[in-house]
Amino acid sequence: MSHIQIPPGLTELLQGYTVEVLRKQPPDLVDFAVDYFTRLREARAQTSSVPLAATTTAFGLKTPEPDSIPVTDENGDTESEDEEDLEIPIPNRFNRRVSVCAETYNPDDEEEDTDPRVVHPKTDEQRCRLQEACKDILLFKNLDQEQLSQVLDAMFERLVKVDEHVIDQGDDGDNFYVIERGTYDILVTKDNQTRSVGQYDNRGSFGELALMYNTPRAATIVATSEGSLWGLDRVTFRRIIVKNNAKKRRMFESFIESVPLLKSLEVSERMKIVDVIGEKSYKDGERIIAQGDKADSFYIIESGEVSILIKSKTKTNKDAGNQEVEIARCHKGQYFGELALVTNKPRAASAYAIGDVKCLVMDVQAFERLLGPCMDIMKRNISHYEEQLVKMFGSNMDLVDPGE
Ligand code: 1OR
Ligand code: 1OR
Repeated sequence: MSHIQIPPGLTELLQGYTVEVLRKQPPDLVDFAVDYFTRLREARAQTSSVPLAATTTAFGLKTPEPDSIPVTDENGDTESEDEEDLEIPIPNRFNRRVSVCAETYNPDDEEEDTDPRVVHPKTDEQRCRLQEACKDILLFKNLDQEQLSQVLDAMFERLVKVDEHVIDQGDDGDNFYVIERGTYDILVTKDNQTRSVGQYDNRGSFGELALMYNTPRAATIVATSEGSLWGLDRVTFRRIIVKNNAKKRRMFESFIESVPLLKSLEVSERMKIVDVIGEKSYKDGERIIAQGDKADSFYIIESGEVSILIKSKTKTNKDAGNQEVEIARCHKGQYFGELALVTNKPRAASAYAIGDVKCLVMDVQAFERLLGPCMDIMKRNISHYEEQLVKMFGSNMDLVDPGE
């Protein structure tokens, strides 16, 4: 059988072209190809004299990682629509460890970012699954469309087996992970003792801390089932998410300082909350929390009003069924959704937006990690819930079990 050798660089070259076609959806593929490859040659001529087929980085474009995809255009202008970007995909290798500390990054730097972009080509089916997995990721909530699309382009799929360590405490940070499916244990070793401090159950994300603060991994993450994750490399994470955090700090700093619950925290502790918080908007009447649901987030009202309703049956009229009764109203600066996280039970009540509402949302892991100092205040308020209920409705009321 004859053996046909694939010239080095060919696969990447064609992949790059294909990705651009999928991104730009040009009307004429041949015209687009002429344009694309002409620009590619010009870019190479400007930046390097290395032959095109020699290596995947032959264009002389700066690459932060050997397995990333460089992008440039003639002006280093990534915004312009008619000045097409050139993207040259390079197959990724999962699990790659990179050394921390190589790059310094000032998130407040407003200078135009000319860094090459990372793109991992995906099938339509993968892209759909990725979008679904990322739709509730809090760290992505304040990104604009272009930033989000760069993040999604850069993400790559990683399948994991039972007992696989996705992250080991103490390691350098390489990737941030979004969970598509699977369950994972969070283990923390302290004074030679390892204990489980939480779980992820088919949703959420982890691995942001080492990348945000240039610290060793703070916990070990072990898969307790087979699973699938979407990884985001540290360079893209820092370029987009960390930079966006500087903006978030400016946007939310004064509001967070005004939240009574958080008054006892140090400024640096409040800023860490801003770093991991996501802003969510709700329309009038929209349900924010459903009684009986499993809980994984905590809410602070940034604007608008939230009504807390509870399902009830009166003792005299059991047939009234699951009628919802309003038990509280929460306003700007107040919080809700703490009860289920503190008691580890399903949501005790439902929460609805009254008018347009914006909330700052934190996941349960950040809640436990960052709000320890506020726990006494929350527990004190929880102890008033029962009293208030009796005052409001007397003893003529049974609460429907949240599970019902
Ligand atoms: P990382 O980059 O440090 C480990 O890698 C990840 O575990 C970490 O980012 C978080 O995303 C995630 N303390 C520290 N990290 C945690 C915790 C956690 N939970 C999840 N991660 N605590 C547990 C809170 C439920 C506090 C333990 C004392
Ligand atoms: P969650 O996580 O259980 C529903 O989700 C949230 O409604 C709950 O946390 C509290 O933040 C909020 N009882 C129970 N939940 C209440 C109550 C409440 N008020 C606010 N929430 N009350 C007594 C009824 C048992 C308060 C009466 C004023």
